Amino acid sequence: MSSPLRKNNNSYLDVNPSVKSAIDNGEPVVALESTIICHGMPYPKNLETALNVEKTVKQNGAIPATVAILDGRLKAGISEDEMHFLAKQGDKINKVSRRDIPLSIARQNHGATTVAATMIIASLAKISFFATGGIGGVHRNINESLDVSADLTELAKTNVAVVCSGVKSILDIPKTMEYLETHGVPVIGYKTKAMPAFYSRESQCLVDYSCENTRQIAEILKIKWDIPLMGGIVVANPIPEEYSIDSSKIANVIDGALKEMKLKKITGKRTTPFLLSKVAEKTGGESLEANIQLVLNNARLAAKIASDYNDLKSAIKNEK
Ligand code: PSU
Ligand code: MN
Repeated sequence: MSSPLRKNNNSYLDVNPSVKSAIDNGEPVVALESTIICHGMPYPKNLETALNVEKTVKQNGAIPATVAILDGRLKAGISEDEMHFLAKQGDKINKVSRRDIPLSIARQNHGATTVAATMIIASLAKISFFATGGIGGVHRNINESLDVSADLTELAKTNVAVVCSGVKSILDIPKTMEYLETHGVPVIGYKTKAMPAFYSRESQCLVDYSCENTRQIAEILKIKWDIPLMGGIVVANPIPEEYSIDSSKIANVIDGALKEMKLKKITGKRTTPFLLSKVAEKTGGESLEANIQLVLNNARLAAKIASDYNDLKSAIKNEK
């Protein structure tokens, strides 16, 4: 196998032709992550969902770009065959966050990208919008583990807006909010004043700001990046009411999963996938369906924000 070393950073990146032409023509593009495919949902629901999420982005006027690493190449936009491959391989594919990117390239490995790694690759490909389910955060056992997801530090420095349904209550939501504040990451609730808690529409925490329409969110982003203040924002979009699960129903399951994690001495990057799979196992189909529906809902919203942002940009250009 020849050396993967290249002369400059762009040579490590493959932008899918449909994505490239959209970017060149100023059309809206929405990035999607692949850890959720390989480590977040079981086969074949993961495949079905990944395909439906791409379809939903298209139906809402934007071009989807599912991000992954294949044979050490950073991919902004993968084919349907590649999506089948990742979905089937599941957790045999390495979970890749910021730390793991150089090694994945050097070893010409495949990688399922987390929120942090997806933001990095999206930003290299000039994609500014990204939809997912939940972001990583500050873990509940922070005092012992110092476990803070690299998603949070990425949001502080990489210019990508992440539309999600908050963070799962496997994490410490108040501490996650504090951490984002320290790092200057705005958290905007979409039609909500409460920070959503993934399966449920509300947590005990308030969001910093609430917006009633996508145009307002697009304006805030345009201003942030015009200044420029580096880094992303979190758009927190509550799960649709009809799919939400009562938080007390999930609380016991999470407590049990945290105890089991301690007993099994699970640490580091295995923590999040372990907790996610325990919640899925104990709550069965209900939580999986909720997860699927909230991701689709976030894909819709991200496509709309991306379209409004591009409209805003061209309106300002035409004024001049
Ligand atoms: N939270 C979820 N579902 C997920 C993840 C988080 O509800 O699939 C995944 C995302 O890819 C996120 C990653 O970026 O887990 C965070 O992992 P860690 O805590 O190791 O940074
Ligand atoms: Mn961690």
